[in-house]
Amino acid sequence: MGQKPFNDTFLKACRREEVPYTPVWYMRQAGRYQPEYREIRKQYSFFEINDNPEVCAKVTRLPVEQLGVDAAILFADIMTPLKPIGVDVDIVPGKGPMIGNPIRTVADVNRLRAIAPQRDLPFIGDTIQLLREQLSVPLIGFAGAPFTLSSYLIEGGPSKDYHKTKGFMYAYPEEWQALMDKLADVTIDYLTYQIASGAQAVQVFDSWIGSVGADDYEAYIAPTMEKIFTALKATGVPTIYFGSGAAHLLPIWNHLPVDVLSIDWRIDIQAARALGIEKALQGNLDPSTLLAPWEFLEKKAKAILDQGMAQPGYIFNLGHGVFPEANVSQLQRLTKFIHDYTKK
Ligand code: 1CP
Repeated sequence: MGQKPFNDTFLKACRREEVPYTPVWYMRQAGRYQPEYREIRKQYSFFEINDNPEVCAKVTRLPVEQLGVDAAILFADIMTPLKPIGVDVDIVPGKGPMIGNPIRTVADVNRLRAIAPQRDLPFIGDTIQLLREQLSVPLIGFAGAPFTLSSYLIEGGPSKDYHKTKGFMYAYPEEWQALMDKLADVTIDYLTYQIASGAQAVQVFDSWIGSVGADDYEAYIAPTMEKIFTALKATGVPTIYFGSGAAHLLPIWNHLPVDVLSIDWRIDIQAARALGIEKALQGNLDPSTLLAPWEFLEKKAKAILDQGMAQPGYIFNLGHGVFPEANVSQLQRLTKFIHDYTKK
């Protein structure tokens, strides 16, 4: 721990610099597919892990040590900064985040407070500082994007269609903007605090943004994302924007002041580049392939790497998170393959 030379391959790829091999990490690389995580989870609730720097740092390090990935991602949830702003949120096993007091009216929007991260979330800063002493790979901080956060806040929990969320956006555009502004401030303050504490890159998860059409994204979402990434640019650390099913938004994302775009399997790396994307790209293996025989997985990974490696600024990842049924040995083999295949 800590003695190994620092591996900055991931940070170099974010900056589109030459790298000795393609760096890799996996969204949701810490979690229920790991027997060690499930063991720890028997003792603590999700937020008990999150609030305890020693345990949280241990869970964050687990995939780095087990899989050999080139970056760690802070163990937390996109819901973590919502508790202190007045959201009653619980993480329910097998379901996900459930909100006790969903947003229904403008009064509900108005009652959301701002955060003072140092005061409200001191354990996040403590965990990050601890991890920086322990890790020999970069630490990625993260937050949820306002649309994806508001989908939980308005629906009250996970959703498939986001009707209530988009219904609110169309019916109450001013209230929607007020909600976006509040959540943008939370995201900026929270990520700036993570960076000040030692996070070396940050990813903004907009998991459910693919449900919004391009015109509506321009009108209702893009100004908020522009504000967030403009504020983060001042910190100097690389920023990553992830969305699933969001290929139709790439031409708009290309104009945001963000460094890396994280894409899923619905668009090829080379097709994304053909759209004129000059930013670094991250992705885009379909996580379901983790359940396929190794030969199939290898073929898929090779095809992605051949496209990704064609120019600097590429990070291997899944197109969405690792899921509980995935297995550790398949991910270990995949990580080794990515390193071996791309070594120059
Ligand atoms: O290694 C890591 O990536 C772990 C840290 C992490 C991250 C980056 C967790 C822990 N959650 C997240 C982000 C997150 N949380 C996202 C964005 C990424 C994505 O789309 O997968 C989203 C949408 C959530 C919301 C959430 N929290 C869900 C999804 C629910 C849905 O709508 O389908 C779930 C299941 C959670 C709970 C959660 N968060 C993290 C873990 C390990 C878990 C499982 C909880 C448990 O142990 O009971």
